[in-house]
Amino acid sequence: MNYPKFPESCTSLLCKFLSEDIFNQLKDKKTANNFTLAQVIKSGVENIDSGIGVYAGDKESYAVFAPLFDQIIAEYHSFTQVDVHKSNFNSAELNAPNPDPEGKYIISTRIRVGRNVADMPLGPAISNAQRNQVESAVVAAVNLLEGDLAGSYYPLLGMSKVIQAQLIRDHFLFKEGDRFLAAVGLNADWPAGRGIFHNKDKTFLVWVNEEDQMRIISMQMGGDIQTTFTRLANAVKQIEATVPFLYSQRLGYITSCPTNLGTAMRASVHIALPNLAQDMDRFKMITDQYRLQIRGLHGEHSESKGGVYDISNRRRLGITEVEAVQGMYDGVVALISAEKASANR
Ligand code: ADP
Ligand code: DAR
Repeated sequence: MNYPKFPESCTSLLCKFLSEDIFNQLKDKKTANNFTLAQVIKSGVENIDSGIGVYAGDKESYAVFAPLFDQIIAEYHSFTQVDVHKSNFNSAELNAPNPDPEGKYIISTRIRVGRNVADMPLGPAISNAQRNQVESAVVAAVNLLEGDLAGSYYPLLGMSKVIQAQLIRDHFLFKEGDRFLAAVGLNADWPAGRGIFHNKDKTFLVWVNEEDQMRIISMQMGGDIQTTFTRLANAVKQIEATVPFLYSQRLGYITSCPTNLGTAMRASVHIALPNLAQDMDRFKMITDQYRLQIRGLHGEHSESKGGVYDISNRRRLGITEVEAVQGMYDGVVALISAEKASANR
């Protein structure tokens, strides 16, 4: 493999940090799962419009290719090589009374974590047989859930296209054919081993074998962030009692994309900010101040519509689960205040 020639237009963290020296230092290395530098960078080489551009094939990737990953992790999470991740999923420590009890702004709340199974490769390096083992292990765990978490598992294999499309349209199911994931093999053998578990009300869901082996999701209409977080905390604790999660003392929960390391948590609201949206400089000043990410109505790589945005925490590593949700909450309170002020101008 030769050193990739990135165009001037490339703004990914891969382009920024893969120097020729680091390339030559890492190009012949591989992990115990035979995951190579070529695989780590493949998505970003093939998708020049990537934001990040790299994926790990296993926990060991973060050590073997540390000269590249550590720079990307430091830039994205403000997390240095001497920092150590700490977890705190105690929802009682969250201070988040509903910031929009009249439902004028917040349409819905969703908090998700990514998780992968201990002692398994990550999605980019997993075999079809191992992926099916993961599916079986996760389904066995979620089938033990009781009360408001109890539900059913729906494999993608054999799912009607009409039902699949409706679940995606309604924000419950992952999309298909993501080119960034496809480039690194995360869509291999699709749809085998993939599926979704959800309870009757679709307020608790688990994606199986998409970008990570689990995306454990709590979501509901409105702005009751506290209830959404508490439901997720309870569910994660119960699932982890059956399926051990891939974890690192330094990097927290291990995920295929370095942006999801640590808590692997994205806490988001769909929120209507039509007036503030007329002043995007002010909008982005607030999201930058609270380290929030703006996504579109159908999540990553989608557009907002009608002044409605997906607002979530950007950092996931080097902060606890409580801090991630509190940070999102505090930012949403500031955005609602700015929306009210914009409406009165
Ligand atoms: P992830 O959040 O798992 O990283 P995406 O950004 O692609 O992945 O979002 C996945 C799905 O979740 C999308 O359909 C998106 O619209 C939906 N979603 C995200 N946040 C919310 C929310 N607060 N309310 C309703 N749906 C949401
Ligand atoms: N699309 C890839 C990954 C960015 C972070 N989002 C994840 N992991 N879903 C990119 O490099 O833009």
